[in-house]
Amino acid sequence: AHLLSDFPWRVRAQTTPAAIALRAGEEQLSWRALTQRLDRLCAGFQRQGITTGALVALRGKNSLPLLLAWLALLQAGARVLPLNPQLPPATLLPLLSALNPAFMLDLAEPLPDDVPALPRPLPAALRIKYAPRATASPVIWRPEAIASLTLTSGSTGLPKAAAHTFQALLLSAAGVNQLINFTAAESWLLSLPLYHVSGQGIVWRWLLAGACLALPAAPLPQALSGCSFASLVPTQLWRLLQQPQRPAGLKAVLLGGAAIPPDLVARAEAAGIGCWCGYGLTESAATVCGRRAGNRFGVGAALAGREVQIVDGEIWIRGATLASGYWRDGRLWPLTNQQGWFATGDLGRWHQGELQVLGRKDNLFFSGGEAVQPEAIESLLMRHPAVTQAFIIPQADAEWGARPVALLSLAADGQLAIITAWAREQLASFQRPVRWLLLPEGLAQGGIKLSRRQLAQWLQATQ
Ligand code: 4YB
Repeated sequence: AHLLSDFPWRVRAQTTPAAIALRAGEEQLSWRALTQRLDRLCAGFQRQGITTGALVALRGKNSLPLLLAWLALLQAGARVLPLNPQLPPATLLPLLSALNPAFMLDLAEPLPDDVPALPRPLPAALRIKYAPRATASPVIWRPEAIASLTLTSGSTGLPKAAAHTFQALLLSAAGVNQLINFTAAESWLLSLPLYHVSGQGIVWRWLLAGACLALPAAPLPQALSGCSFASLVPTQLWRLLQQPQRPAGLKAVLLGGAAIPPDLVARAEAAGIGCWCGYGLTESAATVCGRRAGNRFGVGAALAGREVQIVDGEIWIRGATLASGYWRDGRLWPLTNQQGWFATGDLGRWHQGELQVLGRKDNLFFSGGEAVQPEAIESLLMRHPAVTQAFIIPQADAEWGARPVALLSLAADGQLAIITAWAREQLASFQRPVRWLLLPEGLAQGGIKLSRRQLAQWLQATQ
């Protein structure tokens, strides 16, 4: 059974035409107005040659034009490949060669033009052009079609492009909406980038519920006011809690993307912000497990439509929200193993009916023969009230093979010496960091997730 019989905005333009669909600063769009805009924009894309199945790269930061272009491209039958505008040419160019989009709509700063080895053939440049009125080209809703290709944040090699159907994206949204009771009466802040599953998850939940989507017109703390829901990575919540004021109207935040420290949740709850914990990945179209946060370390059980099992300590998932495959060289490549499951690369265990995520398999390293799981040390460090971010990075060592180094972000009153003394007592000798460093500002702020590879490179450069 399909969740919808047409593109979600077209359904809403019929059922609740006057309800507010979107808010972006001063601008508000009803479902009727949104649908009219999308019809004209879709026609504009069709005139530029977009047909069913066309692969279109969409490069830019979150904005109203980017969101409208995305939806209109879907309506025109295109498959959308959103690109982080910060991807360096050394990653972007081989990606474009492997994925070979026919078109590119670039809403970001242009790439430097001295970049060598541009892919051939270049994707044709697409532009935002509204046709005077919707054309007669029929719009066909095909829930089994691939809607988007989303890049994974793989730790090695080129990112992979997970291909999701409309149906998978909507089923993913349905499980979350059911969990947190997200309905047409609510609004969700687009608080994470659309080139990441966490941002896309917001869009599909909004569309499925027929709720209101708010595009931030101000820094996060102000933007949250007047929204009832938001998705945040833990560092965003830390920053929010450092503000003197609580956002008015905010009912709940969905947390995810990294280990969620129970102390962070407790502080947010004490400040009146309801917290939900989620665990998910690009391949699963965001949230797989979730629960109302409590004072414990766990991400709940599988949501409707997902299954989770643990095999040799690794989290395996399956279900209708999984990507149909990875897109590369003009075809889909399977992402499931011979047993039909997707092996996530995350280590986990069950505890009282809840999944606990213990870290990534490939982050494990050995120090003097002892296995060191960086995330285990990090979650201990995060228990100190002054620590707002913690990373354990292996540093090559002639005698031990590798030894842990700690990179921390601290609250304003945090003192490194106090924290190191506190932590030493609680860690086994092989877990004790041999160096303690503050995360440089430039790195600490970047993107939604810090790359361990980048941190390791920075660390090496500081030796
Ligand atoms: C975790 C983790 C956890 C992911 N504990 N490690 O809508 C949402 O679900 C959402 C809400 C707020 C913020 C983020 C999200 C996401 O979608 C996150 C999805 C994501 O991060 N995808 S990813 O492909 O970029 O990374 C996946 C990896 O992130 C996982 O394989 C885990 O290693 C890690 N992760 N949630 C511990 N609760």
